[in-house]
This record gives sequence, C-alpha cells and structure tokens, in this order.
Amino acid sequence: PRSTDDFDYANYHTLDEINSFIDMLVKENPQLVSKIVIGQSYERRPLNVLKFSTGSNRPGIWIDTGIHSREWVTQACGTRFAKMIAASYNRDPALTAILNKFDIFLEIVTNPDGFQFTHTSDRMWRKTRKPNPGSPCIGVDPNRNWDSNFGGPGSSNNPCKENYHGPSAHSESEVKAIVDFVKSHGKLKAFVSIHSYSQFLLYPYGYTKTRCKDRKELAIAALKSLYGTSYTYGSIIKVIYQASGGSIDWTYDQGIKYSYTFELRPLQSSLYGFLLPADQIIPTAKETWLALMVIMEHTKNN
Ligand code: ING
Ligand code: ZN
Repeated sequence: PRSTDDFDYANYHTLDEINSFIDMLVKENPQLVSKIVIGQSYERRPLNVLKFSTGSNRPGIWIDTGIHSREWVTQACGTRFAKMIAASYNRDPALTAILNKFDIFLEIVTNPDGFQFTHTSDRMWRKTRKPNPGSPCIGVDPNRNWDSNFGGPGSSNNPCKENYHGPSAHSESEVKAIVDFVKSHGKLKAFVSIHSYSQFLLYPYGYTKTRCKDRKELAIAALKSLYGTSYTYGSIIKVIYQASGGSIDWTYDQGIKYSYTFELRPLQSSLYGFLLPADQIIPTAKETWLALMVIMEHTKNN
C-alpha cells in the first residue's frame, strides 16, 4: 500500500507490514500522530506505541493489542483502530471531544517476538521468546508477569506451560516497558488490554474473588458498551478463571480506575478459536470500536 487508505484492513498482516503501516500513519498525520518507542523486546525489536495527541500535558488512555501473539484478530483490530482515530479527529464529534481532552496511546504489536514467531514457525505461539535457563522451553506468559499477586493461583511456575509467570514480576522487557511507561506518564485514566477469544468484556480482578470497589460503575459502562453485541461481561475471575499477574489487575491497583480487558471474537464455543477468518476482522473491529468509544467517553465524563 502507498498510503494507509490503501492498507488492506480486511486481512492479516506481518510484523513488517504493521510497522510500515505505523510509519505511514505518522507521516500522513504529523500534527496528530507520533510514534514512541517505549523499549525493546527480548530479540531487540522496538516496542512501538502510537500516540494521538492534540495538546500538551493531557491525561491519557492506553490501549494494547497482541500481548499474546497468536491472538491475530487483536493486532488486526489495533491497526484498524489506529486508522479510525486518525481519520475521525475533526470529523467525528465524539472522538474529537475525547482527543481534545486526552491523549490516546495504542500499542498494536505488544509482543513482537512472539508475533514474528507466529508467522514463521508456530501459529499458536502465545508467550514471549526469552529462553528459560535450565529449561528446554521458551518464553513467559506476558499476562502473568505483572506485579499483581505475582506467582499466585492461575499462573504456573513451570516454564513449559502456556501460563508460566516468569522468574520475577516484570522480568519480560515487553511488560517492563509498559510498567515504566504507565508510571512515568502518571496520568493514565483508562487502560484497555485486548485479547481473543470468547467475546467477553472484563474488569478486575483476576487474582482475587474480592470485588473491586468500582465494579458497579465498571459494569454499567461495560454493559452500555455491549448494547447490540453478544458479549458477556463481568470480572475476570468470575467470567473466565482465576489468573494472577495480569496487566489490568496491576493497572487498577495503580489507580487506573477504567481498566478493562476484551476477549474478541469468536465465541468460546467456536471451532475457529485463534484462527478467526479474515472476513470477520472488520465486523470485529467495528463492534469493538463502539465499545471502546463508550469506555473512552465514560472516562472523559467522569
Ligand atoms: N485470556 C486472558 C489470559 O491471559 C485474562 C484472560 C485477562 C487473564 C486478564 C487475566 C487478566 O489468560 C487470553 N485469551 O489470553
Ligand atoms: Zn490473550
């Protein structure tokens, strides 16, 4: 593609293609969009974050996709969201109002080493690609590596498991980069981490059955955002399973009230699983965008 208008949003793309997309989008919208590199992956790839900003010193909204590399519909939706944000400023009044108050940060390929590996070697790779000393197995689950009851129930100390929590909290540079960014930014008001699959919209906690103190407000915002789509909403531990060391439990405990996780299409019962047909990328991005808008508007108004 020669511009982000020509980009094929209805198909899956490689890491290189998504990185060129990011650079094109920045080039086309220099006043609005910039790229920040928040760190490096284990294999030394840049951790690219798109920043959408119309002013200085604004509070922020964070969105990440692809922390689990095999969840391909999420990186595809992230690319679509980036274009939507850039194209909607000064056109869509709701998004314009959000961008007149908040910066939006979007990390599309949050686990680039894993993503590259899903294209070259193993389509079902979930974890990072850092070797584990003393084990033949590679990688850490980047959604069990956060300092939120790190090492607790719903994570494994076995490096060969898909939910291996890693040697210590924030041991993965892909996680540490976001932790450092969140702390140094200091004014993130919403943090949305996007996974697939199951069609869930989830809020804290995953590590404990203790209900988070904002659950009523979070549930109401979530419910509104799901109008018209078949998503199930609730806390992580109630809707999915107990999981310690997840990102949104950490961000919520850091004081970011509007911390959510999506599980995009398909439904849990679907045979497609992580292999969602490409013709469902655009519909998935559309419905998720509507939900994101509700969450961002709620964040703006509260
Ligand atoms: N699901 C998430 C996982 O990491 C999750 C569910 C979300 C757990 C948020 C903890 C916190 O297991 C997928 N599909 O990865
Ligand atoms: Zn996931």
